[in-house]
Amino acid sequence: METCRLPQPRAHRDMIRLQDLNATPTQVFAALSFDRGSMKIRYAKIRHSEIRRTAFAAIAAAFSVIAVTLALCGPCSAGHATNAKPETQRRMVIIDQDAFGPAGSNLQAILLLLQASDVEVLGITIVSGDGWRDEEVDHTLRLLEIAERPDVPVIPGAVLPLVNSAARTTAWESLYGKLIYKGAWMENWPVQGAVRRTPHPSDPYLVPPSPAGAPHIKAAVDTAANFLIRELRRHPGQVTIIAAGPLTNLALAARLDPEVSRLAKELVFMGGSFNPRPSTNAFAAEYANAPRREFNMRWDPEAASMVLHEPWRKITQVPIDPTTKTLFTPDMRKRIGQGNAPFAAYIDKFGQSFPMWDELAVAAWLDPSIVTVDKQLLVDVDTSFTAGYGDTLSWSVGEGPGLGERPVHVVLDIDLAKFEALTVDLLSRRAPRH
Ligand SMILES: [Ca+2]
Repeated sequence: METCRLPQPRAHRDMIRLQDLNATPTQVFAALSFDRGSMKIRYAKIRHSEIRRTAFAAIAAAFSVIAVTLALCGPCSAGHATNAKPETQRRMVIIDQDAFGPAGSNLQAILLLLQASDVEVLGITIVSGDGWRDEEVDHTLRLLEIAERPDVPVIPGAVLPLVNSAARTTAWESLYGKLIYKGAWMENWPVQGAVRRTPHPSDPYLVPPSPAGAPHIKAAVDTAANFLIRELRRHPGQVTIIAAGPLTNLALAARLDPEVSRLAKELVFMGGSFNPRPSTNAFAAEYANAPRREFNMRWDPEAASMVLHEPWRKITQVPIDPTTKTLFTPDMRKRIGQGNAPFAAYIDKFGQSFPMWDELAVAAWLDPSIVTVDKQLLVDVDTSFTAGYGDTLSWSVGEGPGLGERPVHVVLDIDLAKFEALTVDLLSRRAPRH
């Protein structure tokens, strides 16, 4: 807890300026207002002449009122004291992403949020997963330039998982069989119709030239966990976290500041798998024989389990299940490519026919009416170094092991036509300027 402090420097400036104003005490008093949200003294234009000392007297009286008010309200939390920005009508969000690109589900999910007129993207925090962090930062910065949104901060996060490693992955595969997808640790890309640069599984800091070009803007000199903590404390109860990659950054933030999850409005995450229905594309190979395995959770199972035990006010999970019937089709790519958004040519050139994993997580938050089937479950991730390492665990509410697992709002099915229409519509617009 931290005691509220009077805005002394600001008040001092105001007093000096009021010395030059001419007003009656009544007029000075009427001009002063005390804004509880910003803790600032404001004054309006004062028109009539009066001696200087009456202005000082009025200000002294105003400070007396403030002092009494503060005494009554007592000590304020640090979060309240730093909540200096005026509240916005737009929904505030931070997207935590393994932003491997160019284009593809990771970056198109970011674009959906940037395009939504009722959303304010506070920042994009980056985590290794599909690719390595630094290469993903590069892709994200370039995307923001192309989308004409260089104002949005990009904050680098975790390079590696908390416990999992390349060596542990190799050891696991020798015991339990090959993983079909390993993200940044892939030695060769799976055959999924995608054209991608050569993997570099053993060099997390290599940033190959992107076919979309090199960015000119820079990432923030900060770390994702610190950024998350600072923004959640600055806007308590107002910020949604949409996590569409491994949950390492959120786990680090939660361990640095155990209050941070409680300060978020909601956590929405893409990850986990329950009982996905078969799809006919190559991506079905991932879950055909391992229906509870999903990459975001499998990359960093310990982080995922930690985050799922945090006291979030609300958790919404978009697992593999509702994504198996989605696909970013050539027709959608063409329609967006012919649209009015500044990134139309970028999508037309680099769009890939992937399931729309991360776009769906964003869309389910933007417009929950696309969700047709959902369920409340207790959810965790298997952290035992067994065949089930990283698999999704779940129980009906009231039937869990009682280790602090949280109820999770699990999205199981969606209105596909509505989701596709929302995606194409948002990505075809010229976005509003914020
Ligand atoms: Ca992702």
